[in-house]
Amino acid sequence: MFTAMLSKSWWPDRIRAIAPSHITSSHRSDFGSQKGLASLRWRRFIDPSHSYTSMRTLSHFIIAVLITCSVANVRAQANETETPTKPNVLFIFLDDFGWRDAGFMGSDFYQTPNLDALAAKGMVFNNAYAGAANCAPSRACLLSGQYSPRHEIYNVGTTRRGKKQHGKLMHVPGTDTLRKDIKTWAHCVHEAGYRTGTIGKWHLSNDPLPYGFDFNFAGTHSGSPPRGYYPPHGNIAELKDAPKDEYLTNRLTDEAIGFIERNQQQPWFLYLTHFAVHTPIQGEPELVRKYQNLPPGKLHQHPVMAAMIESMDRGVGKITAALDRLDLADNTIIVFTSDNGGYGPATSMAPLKGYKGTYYEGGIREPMFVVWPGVTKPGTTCDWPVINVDLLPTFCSMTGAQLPNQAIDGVSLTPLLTGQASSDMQDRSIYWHFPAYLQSYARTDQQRDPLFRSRPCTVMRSGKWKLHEYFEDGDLELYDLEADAGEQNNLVSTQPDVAKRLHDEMQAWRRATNAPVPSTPNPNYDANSEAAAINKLGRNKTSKK
Ligand SMILES: [Ca+2]
Repeated sequence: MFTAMLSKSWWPDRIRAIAPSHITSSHRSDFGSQKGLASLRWRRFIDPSHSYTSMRTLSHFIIAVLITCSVANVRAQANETETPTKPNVLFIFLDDFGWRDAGFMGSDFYQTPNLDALAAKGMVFNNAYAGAANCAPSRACLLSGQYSPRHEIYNVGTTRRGKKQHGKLMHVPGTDTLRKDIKTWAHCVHEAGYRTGTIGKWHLSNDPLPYGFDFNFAGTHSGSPPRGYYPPHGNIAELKDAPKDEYLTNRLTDEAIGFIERNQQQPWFLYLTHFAVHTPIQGEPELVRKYQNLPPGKLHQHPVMAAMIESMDRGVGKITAALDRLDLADNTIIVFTSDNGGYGPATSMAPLKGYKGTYYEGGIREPMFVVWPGVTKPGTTCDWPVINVDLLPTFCSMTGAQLPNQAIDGVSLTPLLTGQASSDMQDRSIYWHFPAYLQSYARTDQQRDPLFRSRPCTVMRSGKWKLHEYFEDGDLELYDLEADAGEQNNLVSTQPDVAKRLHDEMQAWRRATNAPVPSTPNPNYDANSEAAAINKLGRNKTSKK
């Protein structure tokens, strides 16, 4: 896997020129073993004979890596006489917020001045990914630091999605509850002395408290506000007495400020996991009216989605104002991202193809930034592919917490954020495994076939390459994301060597993670019914557009 990345053209010229030339295939035997991988990474840095021809080459490499990611370490050498203060962490996590859905990501209609101002204070990741294309599996990856075959949450719910006559295979149901033997970053951070809180959507069990949180507000197994963004809020105990005109996003903002105020004298970690901007698409009336009276953008036009986003963004502004008022801003790390791509009928990720539920880029690539005062240089960007399983080791690193004694698929982003080079992120491939079905939301031009957003598949990204494998027919799709971010030109037939190399890697990864590949025929499958349904939608499912 290392040679795969190191010799290829996506490397900027300056890096490619000095990239290690003799990483041997023997290193591949380390693949699949976390201990082996960690050991290999360490050897490559401390022992030039292993990976680099000289220390001079190593230092050039590090310099080039620094330039690539526009990173600079602005923190002076730590003053050893200073009492170290644990930084607070505010993790703002949105639901179904798409890759272009903020001003700093190029929206031409949604207004997010507070997010934009924060993004400018930190590092924006241009190739950040969710762990899955829909809610529960992505969140399970996020909390556990593990890919889906390890926690076995593959979909929202465990029942078949879409018409049972329209899929060739039995899906792998997996589970809908995060196993309690899996440690989350909340466990780790809590053990490191932090007060931990979750406010908003949880979705991984009935109660988040056994998963490392001291405080829960409104987190249940439900994946959306049961009756919408205004009361009544079903069985959410904390919201039983919500005033009838209280907009849920605003209430979660106020609860977040309350948590910060109550815990300001100790280190805290707040997981602010908004229901916004998940369906139902429902905004505050005066904000909806505002956007109805504005000219629509070319990319985005939906006034209610715009209103939902503005409510969230105003909340971000209130929280950052509270951090300033409490004199906590300089000691609070802010991490922002979302769980999967935007809801196709209401927003667009263009030029990316796909939306929530598809494994094209629009379904999994996310806006993401990190503000780490005094550590991460403001106004920086990083193009390296990162994925939400990286946040468990990152949060442990930020807070001084111990890593849990379990398989960890992510790597810490702290070296990128502090400006200390690490080649981990280029060297590795990242993966998604979805052995299930997701029915269409009727954006047939944005998905592989008209009936499903996704059929059973594994997908990987390695440098500039992205490989999809769909299990019903064994179809492969290979894209060069550097030249074709919209995944329009399948290169399987013109780049067979690349496709084979990546497919070999993908199979090795599935073996290493015990990923189940569906193979049992679906006894309810009816090819005629499927063809008729596709015909009715006027498209051919084999179209690879
Ligand atoms: Ca979601």
